[in-house]
Amino acid sequence: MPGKRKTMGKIALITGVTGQDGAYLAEFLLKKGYIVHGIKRRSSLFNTERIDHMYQDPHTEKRNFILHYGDMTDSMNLTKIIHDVSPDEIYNLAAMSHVKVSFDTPEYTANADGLGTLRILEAVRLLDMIRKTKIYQASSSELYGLAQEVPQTEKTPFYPRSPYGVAKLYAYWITVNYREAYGLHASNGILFNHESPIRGETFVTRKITRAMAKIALGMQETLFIGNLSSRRDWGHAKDYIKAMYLILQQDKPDDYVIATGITAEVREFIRKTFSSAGMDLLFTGSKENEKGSIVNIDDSLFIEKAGKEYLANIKKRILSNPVMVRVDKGYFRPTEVDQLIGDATKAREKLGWVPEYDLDGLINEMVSSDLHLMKKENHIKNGGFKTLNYFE
Ligand code: NDP
Ligand code: GDR
Repeated sequence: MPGKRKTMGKIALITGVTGQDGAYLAEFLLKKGYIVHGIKRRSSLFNTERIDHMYQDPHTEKRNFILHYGDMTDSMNLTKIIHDVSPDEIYNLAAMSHVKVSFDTPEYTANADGLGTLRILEAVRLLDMIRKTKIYQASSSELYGLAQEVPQTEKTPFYPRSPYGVAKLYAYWITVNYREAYGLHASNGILFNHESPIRGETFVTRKITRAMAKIALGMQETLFIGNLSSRRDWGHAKDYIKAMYLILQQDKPDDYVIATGITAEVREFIRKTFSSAGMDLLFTGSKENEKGSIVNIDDSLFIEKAGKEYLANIKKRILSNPVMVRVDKGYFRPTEVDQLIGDATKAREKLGWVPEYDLDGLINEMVSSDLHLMKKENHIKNGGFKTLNYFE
């Protein structure tokens, strides 16, 4: 891995810098001595919570973290930013990234996720920056969809199952085409699901860890969930952004699967989340009548994780109603991706990439973080102040 001296002063442009991966990647590249430019969308409320700790006032001299307003649907805006910034590396992470929502907004998803990638590639070509600028494209395991092979490798045929997956399929191939047609250093990272304490609240893992924290503290009754049987290969975003960086440090552009090689059911993720705070869940029933009930509490683990003051309340709650998890068909998808598991042998051999987190480590970190967050919310509410309510 190149040291700080080699990367000092390099310029990176990150689209989607306000997202989960963008925030971790910006922090990582700043530590390596990069000057990091990020594109953020205009919104009617602040949308920079994940990167606020890195913010530098525009009046500061010699900034190394600079934000630009932009949008993946606006070619002229993207071209101007790329022209002005003249980046050595572009990490194209911006996307409408929610698979279920892509069924509601298919055209917008195609525009932002599919054509958005073309806009970046074409800007680099038209600006005559092909020899200067390397491009990372955030491709996804959703390309495999109805998986044609287990586990999935760089050679597994694609079969996307959502407007999101289909838009990302275009983005994947247009990246390959610009590499082959114009010699652009453009690479795809085919990343499997990766999560963290700053994962968007409506993705299944964060929805689960937040709900468990609220249930433990008596702030929520039930976790309503969709398909419990789908399986995902979940890793930690902090490990995955390192792979993005490594991909762009290679002499030759190429495409890589980034995954842990271990798959688990949504049901298992829920069970592990509750048990990491001392609550044992048992699932009974089937399909939309399946339920998860607490059958045992490990008092000392619960006290260690949630706090002594919450134990009596959760015990009382279990006596009256132990069911904490119920299925809501509204979260089912018109076409589902049932099972994903990646084989990252190529990344391990060529990039030297190995993940540091396993599933238990990931869940523990997310659980601790969400319990901390919800306790803070509770204290603010108990102090008589209003907190923001976020609903899906
Ligand atoms: P997030 O949803 O957390 O972040 C997406 C980012 O894109 C946000 O900064 C968002 O801005 C921005 N964005 C959305 N639409 C536009 C637009 N039209 N113009 C400009 N910016 C836009 O995603 P992740 O960080 O989890 O993922 C990063 C990328 O990797 C995405 O492309 C995703 O599809 C892909 N991916 C993610 C995986 C994962 O498991 N996390 C796995 C494989 C691929 P705002 O904050 O304003 O919403
Ligand atoms: P995914 O992530 O679709 O894999 O896309 P998500 O966490 O949304 O779903 C994973 C699986 O869980 C099932 N599920 C639910 N999902 C959500 N969101 N909410 C629920 O209540 C629920 N109940 C069950 C889903 O049906 C699915 O099978 C993520 C995104 O980050 C993409 O941008 C990225 O490309 C892929 O991962 C790899």
